[in-house]
Amino acid sequence: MAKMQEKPAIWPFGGYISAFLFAAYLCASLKTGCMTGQKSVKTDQYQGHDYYLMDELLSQDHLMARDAVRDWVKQEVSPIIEDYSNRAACPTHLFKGLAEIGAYGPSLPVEYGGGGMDEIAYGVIMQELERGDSGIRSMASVQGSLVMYPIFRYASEELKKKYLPKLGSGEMIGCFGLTEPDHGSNPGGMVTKIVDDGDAYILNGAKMWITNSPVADLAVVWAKDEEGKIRGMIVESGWKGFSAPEIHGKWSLRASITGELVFEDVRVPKSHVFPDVKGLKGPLSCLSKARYGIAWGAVGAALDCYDSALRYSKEREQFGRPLAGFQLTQKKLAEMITEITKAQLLVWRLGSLANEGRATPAQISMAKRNNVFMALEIAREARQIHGGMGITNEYPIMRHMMNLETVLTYEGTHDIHLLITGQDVTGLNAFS
Ligand code: TGC
Ligand code: FAD
Repeated sequence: MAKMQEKPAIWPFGGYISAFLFAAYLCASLKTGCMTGQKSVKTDQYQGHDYYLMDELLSQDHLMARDAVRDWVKQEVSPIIEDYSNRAACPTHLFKGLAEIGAYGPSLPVEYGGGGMDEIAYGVIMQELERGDSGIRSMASVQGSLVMYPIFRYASEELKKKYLPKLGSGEMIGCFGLTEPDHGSNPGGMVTKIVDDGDAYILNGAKMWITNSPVADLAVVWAKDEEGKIRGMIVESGWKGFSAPEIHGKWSLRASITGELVFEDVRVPKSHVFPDVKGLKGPLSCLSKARYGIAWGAVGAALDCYDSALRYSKEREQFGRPLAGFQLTQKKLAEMITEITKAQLLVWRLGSLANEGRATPAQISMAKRNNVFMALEIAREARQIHGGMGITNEYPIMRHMMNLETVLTYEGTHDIHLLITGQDVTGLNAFS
């Protein structure tokens, strides 16, 4: 089994630097921001839930990062997210804020625009962001894991220096183009291609379902060369022949912007094509990084649904007593916290393996599949506990539930991840 990646660079003081930045950010926003009552908004009453005392397994750096992002989400995301989702609008102003809290590439080296923290810090940050909304976590995971990570890992030093600091600071936004209209689960069948033309390649083709593409300054694009080998490249959105029309009509991930990528004779300088990686393992290595973050993120969405259901069931009375006092409600709540706790243990162990460079793609697939499905089931149960109120945007449940339908599908569908586990344990490929 292939390893997730080489041992990540952990910068000795990176975590403290990031924690300091978080604290400075929070002080500033408390003075100037939404706490001053500029806008009437619902209070986000979320509290974390830690049934198995998992916090004892986290370092001070992890806890500071987690708490700072939680506070940021309460101040910047919760007050606006229902409105943006309702309007199917992307809160693009948050791209900069996400950079300020260190959400882009938390485990990439500081000198390359990352946070210099470890993989568990990356995980807890994704968890807190997705607790707010899966689309906000998407904004961060595409930028960090699918754009900065491949540039960090595969691009020339010159291009790393050119793009990574701007991506890390949110000055530039990136997207990741792998999926095509006719090649989703099977990206190896892609038809987007590059043809040699002297000092450049000519890129033609189309990508579909690309998070952030309509607002992106650049795309990391995967296309086949004349030998049929998959190559990765950085393509700037301003180049002639590049367009990125928005996809409308999504009932899921409505606060995240999604589009196509269309390439019509785009001239890509040869220096922009990653020199040393050929084949599907290039894009799949980036997906491992992003799927890992989603496995953590889904726990956040589940926690938010559980938290809301627990509170609602204690407050809402029927037949003269709180819903929480009925055995059937308790069964739902008890099963929810059991599944959340199992998922928390899974990602914590996965994070420990990732810190040692030992997390395999198949282990990551298992965690992504289990935790996203778990979160979706919890959203459904939480919706029932909220009764009719559960379908409104007074509560976050339906938004999470609709979002999780996408999360179940992107970065490899629920069934594709099952087949990856099946292949890993049997040694037999059941894909094709
Ligand atoms: P297969 O023969 O299995 O593998 C080809 C080569 O890749 C290697 N490999 C990996 N390397 C690194 N990381 C991984 N996770 C890897 N998985 C496989 C493998 O060892 C092999 O290497 P080599 O040296 O032998 O060439 O390839 P296959 O064609 O049979 O396909 C396997 C399959 C179906 C599992 C794969 O294609 C797959 O994962 N399909 C799902 C596609 C997918 O996940 N697309 C996601 C698009 S991006 C996205 O959704 C972003 S959402 C963003 C947001 O958060 O908003
Ligand atoms: P298909 O591949 O057509 O699958 C349809 C169904 O068939 C699924 O249930 C699948 O599990 C099943 N199936 C397929 N093959 C098999 C098999 N061999 N055996 C059994 N069942 C099978 N992609 C990017 O490249 N970049 C992005 O930024 C990005 N963002 C996205 C954002 C959103 C909102 C969405 C919805 C998608 C995004 N994607 C992105 C694309 C995403 O990765 C694909 O949708 C996903 O990989 C599935 O591909 P598909 O939709 O073509 O479904």
